[in-house]
Amino acid sequence: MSQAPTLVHLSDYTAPPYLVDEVELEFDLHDDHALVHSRLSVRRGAGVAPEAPLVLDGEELVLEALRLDGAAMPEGRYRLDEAALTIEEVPDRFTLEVITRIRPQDNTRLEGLYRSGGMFCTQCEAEGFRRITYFPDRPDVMARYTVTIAADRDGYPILLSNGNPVASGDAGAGRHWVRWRDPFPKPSYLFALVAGDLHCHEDCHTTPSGRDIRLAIYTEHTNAGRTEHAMRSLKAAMRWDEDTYGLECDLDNYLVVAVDDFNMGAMENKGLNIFNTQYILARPEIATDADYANIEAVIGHEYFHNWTGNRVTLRDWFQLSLKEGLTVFREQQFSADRGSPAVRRIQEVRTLRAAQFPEDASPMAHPVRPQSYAEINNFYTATVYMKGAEVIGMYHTLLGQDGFRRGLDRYFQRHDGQAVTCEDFLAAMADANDVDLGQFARWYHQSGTPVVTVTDEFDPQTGHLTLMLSQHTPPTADQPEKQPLHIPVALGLLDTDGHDLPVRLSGEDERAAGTRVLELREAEQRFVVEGLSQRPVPSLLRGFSAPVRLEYDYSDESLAFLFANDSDDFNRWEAGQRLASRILLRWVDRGPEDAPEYFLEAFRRTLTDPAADPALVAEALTLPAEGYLAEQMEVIDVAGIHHSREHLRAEIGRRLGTELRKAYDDNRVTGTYRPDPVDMGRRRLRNLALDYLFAAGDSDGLERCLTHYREADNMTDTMAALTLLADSPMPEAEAELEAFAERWQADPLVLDKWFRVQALSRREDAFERVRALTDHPAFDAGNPNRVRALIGAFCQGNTYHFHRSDGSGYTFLADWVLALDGINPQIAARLAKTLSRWRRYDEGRGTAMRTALERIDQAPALSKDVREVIARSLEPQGDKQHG
Ligand code: B3K
Ligand code: ZN
Repeated sequence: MSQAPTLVHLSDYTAPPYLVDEVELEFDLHDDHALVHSRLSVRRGAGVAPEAPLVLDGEELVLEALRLDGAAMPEGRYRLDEAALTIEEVPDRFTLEVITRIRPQDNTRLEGLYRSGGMFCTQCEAEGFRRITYFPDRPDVMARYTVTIAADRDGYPILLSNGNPVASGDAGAGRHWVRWRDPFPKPSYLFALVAGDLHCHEDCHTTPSGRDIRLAIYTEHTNAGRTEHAMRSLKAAMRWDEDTYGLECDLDNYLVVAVDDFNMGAMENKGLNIFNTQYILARPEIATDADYANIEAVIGHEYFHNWTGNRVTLRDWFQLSLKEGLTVFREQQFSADRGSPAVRRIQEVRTLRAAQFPEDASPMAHPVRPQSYAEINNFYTATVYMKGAEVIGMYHTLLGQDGFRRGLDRYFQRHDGQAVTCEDFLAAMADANDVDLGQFARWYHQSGTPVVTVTDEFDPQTGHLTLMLSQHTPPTADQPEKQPLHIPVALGLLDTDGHDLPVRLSGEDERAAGTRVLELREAEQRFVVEGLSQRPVPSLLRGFSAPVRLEYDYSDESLAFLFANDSDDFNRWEAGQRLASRILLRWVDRGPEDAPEYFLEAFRRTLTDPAADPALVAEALTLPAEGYLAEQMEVIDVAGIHHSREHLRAEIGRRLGTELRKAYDDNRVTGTYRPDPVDMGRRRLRNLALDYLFAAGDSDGLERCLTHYREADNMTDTMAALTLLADSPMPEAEAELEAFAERWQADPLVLDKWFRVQALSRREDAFERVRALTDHPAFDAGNPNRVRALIGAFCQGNTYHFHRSDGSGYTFLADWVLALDGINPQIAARLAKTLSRWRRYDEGRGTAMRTALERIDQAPALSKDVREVIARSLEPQGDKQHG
């Protein structure tokens, strides 16, 4: 076994002994190296002992010079190891000059300064700055930066950093330089630099206080003309934050650069966001509706970070959700306001269940605020982001939009310009609203998905409905003991006509019909609703008011009733999902049967409801994902789930053919492509109808699919058909796939889609094709998007084929984790997490997965990233110490 990685603990936090007020950086960029000259104004923190050594983080740097207050430091006065530069004795205040030499062209980890295509760019969050120069690389050291960049003028006409350009000039020998000054103190993780030959799309935004902000989106020249949607989204996000939270952009220049090689979606560097091209570039012929929506959301997300993350930043990395959960929540509010709130909510919950619930049930389980980590990059997780956003959403549910706004105002009044903690946020919310959120704080400390169980009793004599709510959080890998949480449970009661009743608790005055929020705080708690003349049907956890599993013994009839009538769109959808899950899980047990009539009838009614919103119909008629079904099983039966779901899909296609064909015809969208909620909803429903018709398995399905493909005039329709063609072994389908690759060979993002549909294919030979595609000339293990499109999509998205019973999927994954670890540890570690769930499968698969983990573990040199994932995955469960 390889050595267990060293952990960093939240409880060990201490304030930084030395602070940096000013940073002057000079970058001398060359094709085969870069020289970084840094000048730091350093002072000892108040109350820190004078003998405290100065420790600067630094990795893979060549130190070329070191001067303290202008004097070169003799060798004996400092120590260098592979992670730090230590100077034992320093004055109270001093200037430290450091020159480091780095090799951006060899940086395949994509952390620090690296090359992507023809440009230089940076990624410093979380700990990338230490790969550029020696520095106290932690978020609670905030400094003002002045950055000078020099490079070849022809190769790199555009030189960018944070803040404002303040000077520029000729550097001789065909080189030039530009100097940038960022007026806002910031942590090193928000530093950014870009150099390249870039196209610039410019615009302007005027804030309510009358300031003009220059907006610019930079891309490679080949992508000119593909940034309109991103720019529109940026302006919409700026307006939204002004209108909703009274927050204005504080910069004169807001710059966005799109790069091909990027580990994540995007990065909120102060005034200079760097984006994965995937979240910038769009034209109807290259981007799908989902791409358009994601671009808007990610542009919004990074922009919103300017306040939640940048102006108020993190004390330490354990607080990551303080900025991420909050910013995801703000992004979700923005997206809901721009489109259909119910559709967005359904999609959020679907993602939460697909990614976060499984994480809680795995050895990687951790609270929204983790207690310890070996590699912080492993904690940019669904829990920190999505569950973190749900926690913020619960403040919002408990306090209302006005109360939430008051709390956020208080947070900014108190903490603008500071590096703070989740407690500070909670305190601002509580104080501004004069409420006690002491118990609510447990959401930050406690991992695991709570189960809320509801039972009820109706007394026709008194007209009282007694609801018994209980909560229980099963133990997780990291925490055996759990305590009751403060859980908002939004509740509605429906009468027999399907109308909402007033939910009036004992001792309360009359109230209007509709949803109300019950606050569950105890392990068991009773609520009595009065004034009912008949037994109502409860609609529980409306809008998914808390990230929990809800258990209530619904009859099939009640679910069908809610599916038809609930005024809460989310819960209508949820009732349909429960119905379908029930049938599918029964089939997994006993083998597929004919689909029950009541179920098909409910589907038929939804499909033919003339008043329904096509987007919501499409959501309602989408079957629960294989992963979601898997989560509901004690031991995951991969094949049983797949076959049952495929069986139901085909049944729907066969039995509802007439209605599906009509929906297909009625929802054709004509005219210019518009990524608005109405057209997107229609395309979604039409493409779903196509999916079912294709699944029916007759020749009409394939014909229709080919016609759809050939007639498509936008990427949404194209991909809907191509996804199905990729499932088909018919020669016509194969020919179209080949032609697609030919046509789009120069467009990396479109080619990613081509890799992805094949990785997700239902074809029996899907795995063999994926293996062959790893040898395709366009496959590039150095490009994270490409790796995710092929290897990630197959191992994480094609559950059925990946979990082949012979275990070859696991061998494939382990091989790739090992290969990628030498290139890009972050990407390798993400992939390795797939194996961490080995205990959830049957013995044969579980053992094969563990063997794959052990093989990775035995590799001679593993990154900290992968080592942590493997160590946690193999750690025995149930007997751990917690700190
Ligand atoms: N803050 C970045 C994530 C950086 C990832 C570092 N491994 C993106 C975001 O959440 O906005
Ligand atoms: Zn973020």
